[in-house]
Amino acid sequence: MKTFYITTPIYYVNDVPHIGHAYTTIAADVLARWKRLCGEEVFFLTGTDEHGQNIERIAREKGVSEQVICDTNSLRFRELWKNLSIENDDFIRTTEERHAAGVRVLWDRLKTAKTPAGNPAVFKKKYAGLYCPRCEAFKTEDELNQPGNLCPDHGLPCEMTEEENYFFRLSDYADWFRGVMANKEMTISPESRRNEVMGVVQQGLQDFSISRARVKWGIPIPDDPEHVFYVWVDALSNYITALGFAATGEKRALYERFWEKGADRLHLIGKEIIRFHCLYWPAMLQAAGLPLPTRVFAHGWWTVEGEKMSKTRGNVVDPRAIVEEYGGPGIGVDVLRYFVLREVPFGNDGDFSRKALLNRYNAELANALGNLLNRTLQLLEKNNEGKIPPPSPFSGGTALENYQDAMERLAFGEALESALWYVNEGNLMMDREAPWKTVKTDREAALRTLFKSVTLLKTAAILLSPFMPAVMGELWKQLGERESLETAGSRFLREGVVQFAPGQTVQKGAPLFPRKEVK
Ligand code: ME8
Repeated sequence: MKTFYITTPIYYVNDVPHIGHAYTTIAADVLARWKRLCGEEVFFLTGTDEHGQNIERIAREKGVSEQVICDTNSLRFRELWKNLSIENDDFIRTTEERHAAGVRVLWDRLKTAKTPAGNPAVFKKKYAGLYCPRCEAFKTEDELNQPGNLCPDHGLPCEMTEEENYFFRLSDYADWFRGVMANKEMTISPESRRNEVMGVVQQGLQDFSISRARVKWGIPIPDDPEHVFYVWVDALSNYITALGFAATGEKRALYERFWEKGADRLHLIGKEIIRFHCLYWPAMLQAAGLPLPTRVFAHGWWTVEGEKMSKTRGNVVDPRAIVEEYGGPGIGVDVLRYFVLREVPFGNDGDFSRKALLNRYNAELANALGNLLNRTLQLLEKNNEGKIPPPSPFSGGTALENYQDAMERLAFGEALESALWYVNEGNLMMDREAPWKTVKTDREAALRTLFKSVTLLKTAAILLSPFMPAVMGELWKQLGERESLETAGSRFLREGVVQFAPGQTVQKGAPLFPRKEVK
């Protein structure tokens, strides 16, 4: 059985979850559901990134412990995912002991590792520079190219700071990395992001710091407890610590199955953290003698009504608000899941606008899909006691192949277009063949049309189910299906044909997507 491991970034708990976080997690969930439907064994991981100076500051401001901040905010993410029909297999928190244990094992390997050039991979160095406590990072003079040494991201003055840190010797990894790209041990998508990473390598790789002495809220470095691990060692390692990297015996089984033994290992991330996932993380894994991820995919960023989303602008989109606007649990969730992956080609930046959402809802979900189901079931109930007519063969075109190919490339928008082909085809056919008229003169012909229509609907339901699991489950019931969508869907993907049970009777229910008024 093929194995597939998919991860999202672990989200910082200094922020509340918004549409951007939901985007990545929904995309990962759609892919996980699709791969399960294809019969693969899937492990889907998400979680929260909980250490660092920002958490210390927030805890101080609020007068509570760091752990309380982490527990409260981590739970917000966990609950949101549950409400958005996310079926992750695990949820890792960097404050968990299983994570700290994994980081220590990784450290044991790193501290004695040699780079491809034969130098120690980890070394200690005194470092002085301008430091932004919000970014928790030193800034180069180029980045602070403005009076007062203000951080371009936070607008706060950076402080001259001197510190002795551990460093990872990334500067020794350029040739090795070019080799990895050449032999495709790991791929970076989309192409534009791959080029961006190659550009960084071309400019010269800088060693990066992996510890902090001023921060207490972190995992102490075993042999040097004055230091804690800095974010990128602490955070990136979640992808293996969650699988039981540090465990022994049976508890290590997931690690062996999903990381060591040839699984497809895909990190789904936003474009701003590509350097860490494509350069830092693979280099650390190589130093530790561990396999690399097989794929990194970086998607684009959402703006909101044309503006950058930010707390200060007050335009942060809360996914729960969208869910409520479109009908609450079930339907509202599915509309959100559908829209974010339909509106913008995955990989590009996009703009979140209420108007675009409303237009797509009405045009594609209410008018196209909802309407086809509605009229097909109505005609069957009126003219055939709701029974699915006898099969009549017809060609399904190339939409299924296009869909499968698009999903493999994470081209969710294209995949949805292929799924909608069945719906549009159905509506065109109904208009053309007008079974409500032909039924008066040629009942057989009318039933053939309706058979084709339910077949198109059933196929569309299967292909749309990773995106809209709740509403497609409802459509499925209205088609009178007895088998689960998952079982029937998997068989359809293996055999390529849609079948109905003898005597199967449709069950028309409430409209799937009630039309919404345009204000
Ligand atoms: O970076 N549009 O966590 P984070 C699209 N803890 N996606 C967005 C987005 C937007 N406007 N805003 C956020 C971190 N995202 C680190 C990661 S991983 C080992 C450590 C999504 O809470 C996108 O996936 O800042 C981005 O990469 C992620 O949230 C950043 O989340």
